[in-house]
Amino acid sequence: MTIKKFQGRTESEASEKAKKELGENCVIMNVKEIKPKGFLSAFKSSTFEVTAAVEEKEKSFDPSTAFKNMPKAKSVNVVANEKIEIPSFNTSPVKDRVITPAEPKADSAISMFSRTKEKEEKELEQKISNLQSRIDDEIIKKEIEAEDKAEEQKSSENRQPTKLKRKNENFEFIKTLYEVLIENEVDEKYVNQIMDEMEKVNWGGNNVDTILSAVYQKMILKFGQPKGIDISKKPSIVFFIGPTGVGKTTTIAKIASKYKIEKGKKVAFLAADTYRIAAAEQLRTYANILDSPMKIVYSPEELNGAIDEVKGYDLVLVDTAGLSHKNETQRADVKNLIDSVDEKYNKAVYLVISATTKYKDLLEITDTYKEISDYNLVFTKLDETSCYGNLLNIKLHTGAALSYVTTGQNVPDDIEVFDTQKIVKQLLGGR
Ligand SMILES: Nc1nc2c(ncn2[C@@H]2O[C@H](COP(=O)(O)OP(=O)(O)OP(=O)(O)O)[C@@H](O)[C@H]2O)c(=O)[nH]1
Ligand SMILES: [Mg+2]
Repeated sequence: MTIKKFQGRTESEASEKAKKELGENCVIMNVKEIKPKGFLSAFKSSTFEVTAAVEEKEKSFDPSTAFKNMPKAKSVNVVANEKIEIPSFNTSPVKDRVITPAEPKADSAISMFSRTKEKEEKELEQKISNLQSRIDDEIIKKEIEAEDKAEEQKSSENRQPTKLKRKNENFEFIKTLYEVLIENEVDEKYVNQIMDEMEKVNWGGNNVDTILSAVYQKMILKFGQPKGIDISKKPSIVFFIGPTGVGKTTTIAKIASKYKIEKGKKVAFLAADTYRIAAAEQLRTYANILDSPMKIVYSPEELNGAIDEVKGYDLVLVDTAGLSHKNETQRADVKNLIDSVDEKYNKAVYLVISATTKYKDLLEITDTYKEISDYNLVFTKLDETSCYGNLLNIKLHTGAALSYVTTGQNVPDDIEVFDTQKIVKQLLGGR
């Protein structure tokens, strides 16, 4: 009996091969599907191995075919547990013999050859298997790495929307701050300045509270340190200048009351407003109430003499005529008056302006008064407006220090030292 294996892409192809070689009468003994192994196996399809057998018939000897059909040693296909077909070397007309490894006696050299081959095959198989498992390990490692990488990327993509979300929230918040400041009539150029500085605070990465406190601090810094009246060196001569009707005389009365009644200081009044009799009378009324001296100064030349009369006082408050900043003569008079103060005296000038005055006018007014003297700023009538933007605008425009704000007609209550934090909170929409 001859038993041989035939391979084909399909079962029938393998069977066809068997029939072609062994004849139509061959018997298909076994069909084995050989699944591809290893790397890229997923992309390969199975092959089929058919084991076919045929009964030998007596053949007449044909030397030519005997040698022709003899396989070369190298091409002997040896599988350990399979029968081996050995072609005959004899020239005598004997049939090919079939032996199995279970018949070692039949041909011991061949049997040894078979065992050696078997060993080599096993070693080779082992090597292939080792190699395969190393390749598999490598593939698995690569796959795990790729999965890790994908996971990492996914989680960073997941984090991205949070960052983006926060950035959007912060952007909305900054936008709201911007709108609130504009609503409070802070000059757009200063609002933009603040927002520009905010970008350096990394508003994309911080939360809303951090941003708010950064804006708050920036605005506090912009307002600077308030500067009240300094009476450390007496007498302190303090001029109140400003447009008509803004509240100069009333503010003087409020300050005088604070120093005299609350702080127990000696306060005197000088009236330099000689344009109107009523103006001097108004100041005298307050002086009488406070039981403080009050003198009228009719010219700059009289000023130092008048101061000299009250030189023992802590504070000498000088009321001036309200003037139109467009009136050059009046401006010159005020300037002469202020400049005439003897250098030995401690002198300060406070420009009184109303928070209700239009921004554009305030710019002109404050510019004009700069020509007269350096000054500190008093804002009056905060009770008559809800927009405090001009306080910041004028502070930044003039660079002058803020000092007091007044909030009503009541003397002496409606006055406060400028409270920067309170004003900034109000500018940021707080109440
Ligand atoms: N609502 C409000 N009214 C104020 C405030 N301060 C002053 N006034 C009022 O403003 C008006 C003018 O005040 P004055 O103190 O006479 O103003 P002035 O700057 O001295 O005026 P002239 O001397 O005429 O230039 C008065 O009716 C005051 O009661 C304030 O803070 N709020
Ligand atoms: Mg007045």
